[in-house]
Amino acid sequence: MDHVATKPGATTATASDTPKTAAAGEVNRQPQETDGFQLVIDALKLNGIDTIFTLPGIPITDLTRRSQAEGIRVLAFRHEQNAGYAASIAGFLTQKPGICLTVSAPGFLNGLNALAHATVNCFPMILISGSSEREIVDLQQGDYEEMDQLAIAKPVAKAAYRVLHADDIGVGIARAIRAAVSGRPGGVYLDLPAKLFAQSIDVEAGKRTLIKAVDPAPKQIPAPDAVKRALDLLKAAKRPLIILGKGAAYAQADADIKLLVEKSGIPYLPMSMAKGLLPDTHEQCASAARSFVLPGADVVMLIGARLNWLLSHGKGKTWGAKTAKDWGGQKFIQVDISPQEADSNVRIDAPVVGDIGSCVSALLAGMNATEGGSWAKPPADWLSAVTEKKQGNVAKMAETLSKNPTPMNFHSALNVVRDIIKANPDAILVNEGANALDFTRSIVDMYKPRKRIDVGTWGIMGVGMGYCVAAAVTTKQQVIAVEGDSAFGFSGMEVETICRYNLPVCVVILNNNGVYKGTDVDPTGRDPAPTVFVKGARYEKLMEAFGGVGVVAATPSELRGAMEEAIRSKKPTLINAVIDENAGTESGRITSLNPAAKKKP
Ligand code: ADP
Ligand code: TPW
Repeated sequence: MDHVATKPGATTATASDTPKTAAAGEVNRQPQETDGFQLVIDALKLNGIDTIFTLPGIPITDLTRRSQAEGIRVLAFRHEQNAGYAASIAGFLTQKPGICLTVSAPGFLNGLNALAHATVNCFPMILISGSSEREIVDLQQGDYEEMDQLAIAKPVAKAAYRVLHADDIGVGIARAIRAAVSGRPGGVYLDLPAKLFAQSIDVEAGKRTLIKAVDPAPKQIPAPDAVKRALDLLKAAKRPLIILGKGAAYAQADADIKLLVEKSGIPYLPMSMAKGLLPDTHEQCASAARSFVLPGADVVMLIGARLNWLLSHGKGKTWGAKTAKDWGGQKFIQVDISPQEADSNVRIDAPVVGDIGSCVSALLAGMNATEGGSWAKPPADWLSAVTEKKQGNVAKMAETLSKNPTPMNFHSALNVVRDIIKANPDAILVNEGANALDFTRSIVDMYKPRKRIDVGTWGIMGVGMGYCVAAAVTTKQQVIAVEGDSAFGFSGMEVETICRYNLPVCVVILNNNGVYKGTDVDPTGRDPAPTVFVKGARYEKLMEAFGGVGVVAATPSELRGAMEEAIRSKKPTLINAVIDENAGTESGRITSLNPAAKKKP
């Protein structure tokens, strides 16, 4: 096929171009042409992509304009990293790949962090970046924003592709979508050189090249013997435990997961982003007895959760072993779509490989077939021990939450957030920081699936405002972000984006004047300590600068009033919740990973 690369200055047909009106009696023989820009838009729309997260510039500015003109929601950010995080979480929330569109080299690199984040967290996302001329890039002749982007993206992407010819755009987009959502989801890079956009081809020929991906995330049915092996292990358990991870939340198999947990009668622990899959107030929820159930359990069923650092690699003292290297003796069942995940850290006795929806329904069917459907609940002594531990810890927490210290601290502020989420269970909670993260996770109960989105597998700072935009746009729900003051700074400029699109986002900054806390000093007396910020910073003014509502809240009642008003008005709101600068610990709950802090008494 002929590829007509447009020469500088040559005009290219666009979708809006109509054939020139033929003069009377004259036959219009001019073939209708389409171009690379249009084919990208057509291919995305054909595959149900309705939103693009972007920051325009050469060579993608027209792609953003024309996508918007064609009805795609185009959300433009102030920094590509935030657009990328937005795309990644849109993928998690919708099961469709979130699209982040950037310019070449620097824009691409700004988006790359989010691409890696998507891959690490198993979120489907496609980073589409414009790139410079291949011939010049490959000879390293110094093109505008020259960079071999494909090579750089590969190590952090689940897959990476480049399209050189307009008639391959359909294949390129279909491959990118399949790679992002099939199997274990992840981040995909799609390289679109500038020249591609201007290539023109015949409209009809162009149409024939487009592909609508059929069943891009096919079901993966687990093997019956794997299901039986898992159920046999579970049935014999004396102290079973279920751990739900964000893969379970992603899978949108909510009703069956609830059925499985309830029919089994087994205590369960939700990982951070799996909170709310069943309400955190559920009687089987063992979150408040975490440090009891992990070492105590004899059989653990992981559903969409990896035994990575967040679960202490399935071994060591957390799991009741004598040393950090030792195995606690638990047997593991792991339900996961990735056949390579099992045995990554400790032995998995019963891997169940398949998509969570299919696996959970197969497990349920197996339980129903067992003993005439009367699946025996776990031994009563285990259940009562878990309940006792849990009740003790819940009572202790209630006592702490009932205090009203001056100045406000994490607990008294988060007690308010806890009530607000209880009253607004459909709201999406975005959460980042160290203490701001750990305390929110343990204090604020979630009631519905996929309502809590946070720093994820890397414990990354900077997802906050990008997540807020994506959550508000894709779910149309109220968004509440609980942010450490350091965490907020990574994406703070996107409050302009929140105001520009007038999104119902209420940002609460738990402001303790620094990273972790605001009390460090430079021993030489020269500079502020590296962890310390300007004291008494007025973050709320940033929101006011763009027309949103800014509030300072120094007490729980001020915080409550401001949050209630934000939810009532749906206006972009930033609440600067001033808390004790002594509040918090270094690194929050992961002090053990911090060698310097560990040495401190
Ligand atoms: P958490 O951080 O909540 O513990 P992880 O991100 O470690 O969760 O684990 C998520 C797991 O879920 C990954 O191993 C991934 O392969 C798996 N997963 C994601 N989506 C699905 C799905 N639809 N079906 C089965 N497993 C899935
Ligand atoms: C991209 C390291 C982990 S937590 C944190 C940093 C800088 C900020 C903690 O302070 P904050 O919260 O937000 O004020 P709080 O409640 O404890 O006061 N860069 C990236 N990611 C990470 N995780 C870091 C740095 C870090």
